[in-house]
Amino acid sequence: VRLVLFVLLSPLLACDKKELVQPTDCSEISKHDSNKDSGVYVIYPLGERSAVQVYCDMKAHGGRWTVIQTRMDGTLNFYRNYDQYKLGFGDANGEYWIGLDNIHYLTRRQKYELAVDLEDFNGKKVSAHYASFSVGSECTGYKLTVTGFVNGGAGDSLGYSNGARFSTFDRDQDTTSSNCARALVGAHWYKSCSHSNPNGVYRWGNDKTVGAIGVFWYHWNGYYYSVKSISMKIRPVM
Ligand SMILES: [Ca+2]
Repeated sequence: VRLVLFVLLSPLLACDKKELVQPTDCSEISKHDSNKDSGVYVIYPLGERSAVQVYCDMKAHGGRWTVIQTRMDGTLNFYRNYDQYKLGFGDANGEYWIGLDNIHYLTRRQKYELAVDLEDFNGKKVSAHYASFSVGSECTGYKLTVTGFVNGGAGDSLGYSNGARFSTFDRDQDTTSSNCARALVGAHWYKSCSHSNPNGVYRWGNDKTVGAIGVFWYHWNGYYYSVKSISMKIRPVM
């Protein structure tokens, strides 16, 4: 009888154990084992069926960061439609966007902070920090809340977007009569339009020939300088 009971119970016990090791974000992975290296991990922003591969930055600014967006070499096209930005695209080993739904699931439950790490083509690195970062549901237009700027040398080029809804070329939710996503060839929390363009066209440094369409961070290098790399990362505020 004892053996039968064990056989019946063991799948349940196995499931219980499995649930415990499904981390919501990189911070939980780090909490479980603080010696984890930076790299690609699977997280579950919305329970067991929501597995998503992400890059965890366990080093910069104290680690525990879940990377939600990153550009580094221009190998991936970021001029994509609304559904792609909603669901995410790319590869956690390289350039990717984690998806607006995932960002919303992560940031709705607890308070998150944001760091934006930037590098130019001379190897100079700066950052911008925001003590509070959250993105609303699709019903709100994925409304951005980003406050509590702390300068890491980059300047505040995202603060202007506080309160903005997210726009893609096929879903204009900005505050102008024109289409910022088309004008800046990107997808972002545009108002009229933006001081930064993380999802713009990957270009190589300073280039004024076609206007402000690059991956720019205005308060660091102006509208016409497209950075070498950008990485937007979030973690829960402890
Ligand atoms: Ca518009």
